[in-house]
Amino acid sequence: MELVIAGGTSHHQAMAQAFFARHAPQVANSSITLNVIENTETPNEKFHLVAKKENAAIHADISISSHAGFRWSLNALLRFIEGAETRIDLQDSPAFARRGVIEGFYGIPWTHEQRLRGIECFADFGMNSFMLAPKDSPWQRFDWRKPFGSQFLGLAKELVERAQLHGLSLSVCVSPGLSVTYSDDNDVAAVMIRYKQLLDLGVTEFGLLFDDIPWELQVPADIAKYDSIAHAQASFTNRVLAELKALDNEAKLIVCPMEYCGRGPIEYIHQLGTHMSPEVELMWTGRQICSEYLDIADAIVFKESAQRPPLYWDNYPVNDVAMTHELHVGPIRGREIGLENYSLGLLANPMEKFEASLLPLSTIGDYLWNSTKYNPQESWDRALAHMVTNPDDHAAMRRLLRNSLGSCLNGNAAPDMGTILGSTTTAWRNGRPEEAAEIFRKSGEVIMRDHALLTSQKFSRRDLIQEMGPWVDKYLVGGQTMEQLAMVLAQCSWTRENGLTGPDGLAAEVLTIRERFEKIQARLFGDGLDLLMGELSAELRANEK
Ligand code: GDL
Repeated sequence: MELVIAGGTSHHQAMAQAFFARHAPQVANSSITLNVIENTETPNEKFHLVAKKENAAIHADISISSHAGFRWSLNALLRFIEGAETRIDLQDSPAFARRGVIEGFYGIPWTHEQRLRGIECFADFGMNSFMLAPKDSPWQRFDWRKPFGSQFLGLAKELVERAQLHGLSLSVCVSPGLSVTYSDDNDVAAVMIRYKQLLDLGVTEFGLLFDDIPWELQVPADIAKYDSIAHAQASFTNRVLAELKALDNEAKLIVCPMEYCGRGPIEYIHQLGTHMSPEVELMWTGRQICSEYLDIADAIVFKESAQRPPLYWDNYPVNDVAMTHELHVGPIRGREIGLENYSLGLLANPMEKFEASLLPLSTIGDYLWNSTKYNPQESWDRALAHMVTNPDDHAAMRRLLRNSLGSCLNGNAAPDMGTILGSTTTAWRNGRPEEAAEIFRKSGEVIMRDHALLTSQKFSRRDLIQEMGPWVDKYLVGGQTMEQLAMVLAQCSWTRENGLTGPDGLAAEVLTIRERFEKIQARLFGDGLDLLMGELSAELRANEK
C-alpha cells in the first residue's frame, strides 16, 4: 500500500497512517492519495469527501474543519475503497452529538490492550467518546480520594494519545458517592486532584458518577446542611465544575445521577436539574435500568424535569449482575429514529466480554451515526462480515450467534431455533413424529458440525470462541439434545384417539435429556427448546397406558 497525504497538519497525517496501517489487509494493493482541505466553514464533525478509483489508484479530496471530521471521512473512504463504485461525492455528519461507550459494568474490567483496541474499533464505528468507569476497579468507587498513581497515569496517557489519534475523547470517571461528604471542600479538592492529573494528560471531558449508592444523606454534616440529597449532589457538582472551569474553561462535566432511570417526572431529577449548573450533562438509562426502548416522548419528559436533554447511558449489551448467563450479541433495537434531536447523545455500557461486545457496539455506532437509515439486521450482518471474514467460519459463527440475540430488546433471542421448533411440533401434532425426528436429527447434525469447526485449531477467531466458552459448550449440548430428541420421537407413534405415544419410560427420558441441557447455565436457544421438552414429556406421560 502506498499512501501520500497532501495538506492538513502532521496530526491528520498521523491519523491517516494509523488508520490505514490498521486496515492494511483491505488496502494492501492500493495506492492512496489524500488531499486534506481545512475549511473552517464546515461544521465540527462534518466532512466532504470527493474520491475516485482508477484500478488500484485512489485519489480523495477531503474537506473538514476538525480532526474528528477527518477521522470519520476515513471510515467513508474505506467503505468506498471496499465497494464497487468508482466515484463518490459525499457530505456526511453524525446524527447524535455524543456517541460512544461507557465501560461501566460490574465484573472484570477490560484490560489496557482491550481498551487500546476498543478506541480504534469505536472510531471505526463512528463513535467519539469512551468513558472509563469500571465498577469493580478499586480506583473507581473505593479509592477515589487518592490521587492516581504513576502506573495508572502512564496507561491513561497511552489511552488519551490513542484516542486523539482516532478522533475520540477519552475520559476517566470519579465515583465518590459511596463515602463522600458533599459539604466538605476537601472532597471537592480530592476529585479535583484527579481531574487535574487527567487534564495534564490532555483529557477534556470528565465524569462524576453518583449511580449505585445509598439514596439518603449519610453524614451528619450533610444532613444538617442540605434539605435533600439532590441538593447536596448539585452543590458538590457545581463546586467541582467551578474549579474545573478555572483550570480549563472548555472542559466538560458529565454526571450520572443517583436515580438514573424511571417513568415520568421524578422529584429527585427535578431538584437536581433546578440546582445543578445547566452546563452539566446528565445521564439517564431510560424507563428501566436496561430499557427495552428509548423514545422521544420520554426524552421530553426528562428534559422538563432535568432542564436539559438526557445523555443516555444505554445498558446494552451489558450482561453483568443478574444477566451473567446471557450473551448479548444481537443488534441494538428499540431506540427511536430522530432521538438525536431530543438528547445529548448515547453511551453504551458493554459486556465484560470485549470481543463479543464489538458486534452489538458496531450496530450502536450505525444507529448513532444515522438513526433514520439504521437497519438492525443489515448493520449486524455487515459488522459480523468484518469480524469473521473466512466464509465457512463466518457461516458457523452466524448460526451460533443467532441463538443468543438476547435481552429484552431483541424479542426473539433465537429466531432460527424458533422456526425449527415450530416445524417439529407441527409435524408431531399432525401425526408425523418421524418427520419431527428427522428435522431434529438434521438440525442437531448442523450444530455438531458447527461446534467441531468453531472449536478447531483452524478456526480464525479463536479469541472470540474463548470468550464465549460457556455458550459454545451449551451449543454442543443443544446439538446433542436435538439428536436425542430425534431418537425419542423416532420411537413414537401417533393416532387421533391416543395422540403421541411411545414405550414406557420415554416421558421420563425426555426429562433426563432436559435436565442435562439445563445443567449448563449459559443461556442459548431462547426458551423454546426447554419449553418443548417440557411439553413433549407431559404429552407422552398423559398418553402412557
Ligand atoms: C446499573 C449500573 C451499571 C450496571 C448496569 C447493569 C447504571 C447507571 N449503573 O444500574 O453499572 O452495569 O446497571 O447491571 O446503569
